[in-house]
Amino acid sequence: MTPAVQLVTDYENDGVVLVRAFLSAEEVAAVRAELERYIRDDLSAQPPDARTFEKDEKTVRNLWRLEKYNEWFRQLGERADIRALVAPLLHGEPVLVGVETFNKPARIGSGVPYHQDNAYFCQTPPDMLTVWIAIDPVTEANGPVFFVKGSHHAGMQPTKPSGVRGNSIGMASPPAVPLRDQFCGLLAPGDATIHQCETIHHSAPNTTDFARLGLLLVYRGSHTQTDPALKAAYSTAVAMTPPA
Ligand SMILES: O=C(O)CCC(=O)C(=O)O
Repeated sequence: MTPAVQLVTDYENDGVVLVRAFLSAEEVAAVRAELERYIRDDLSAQPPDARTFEKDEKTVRNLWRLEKYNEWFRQLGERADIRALVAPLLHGEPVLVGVETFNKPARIGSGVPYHQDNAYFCQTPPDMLTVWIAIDPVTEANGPVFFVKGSHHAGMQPTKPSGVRGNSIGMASPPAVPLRDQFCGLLAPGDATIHQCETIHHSAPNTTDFARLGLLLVYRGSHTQTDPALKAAYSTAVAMTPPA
């Protein structure tokens, strides 16, 4: 099998794949520089739905909607080579629907409860995915993302509002698969994971002295539609802990 065909096969089977050196060291440095500039110069003038802060109310936990608020990141998400890579995984024409960050800052970075992204995206068929790109090293200690391989095959599981700012909806109960049997996304800067929107995943708080910044590119196939039942559950949860 060619690497491209292997990627599609692994993605279909496991619901998550690892891509080493998705971005070069120069590209990672450019992402970091633009994020720092945006946070320093632009963020305070953007609407509240542009970010979620950690509990200290000043350190960024997430940036949201960068494809809308930042032209540089919109162009990154629209790159032809990235669109070509994800198109076969989406079974259709990619539509960029989100560019966001999970900053997981040193010492205070909060955890992410068990969830399936389609509880947020609410799309049917679930031809939607996230490219999660490491900007910092992701280690076992600083809150890597754990994925339950193959969990997307079982479809959407019951949800409940989580009360977590930035991750308002989670699973009603955690999966039975123990942590040691889950796939841990240990990444060097520039490496990426790509996960399907119904693959169960979560991450722990970051209590280390090392930040764990991830940049996320979210795409759907142009043929997907909003599922009203998923949307109703999400609307209830996000109203409790906006904006995401
Ligand atoms: O970065 C994290 O810790 C969680 C990321 C996540 O939930 C996602 O990629 O959907």
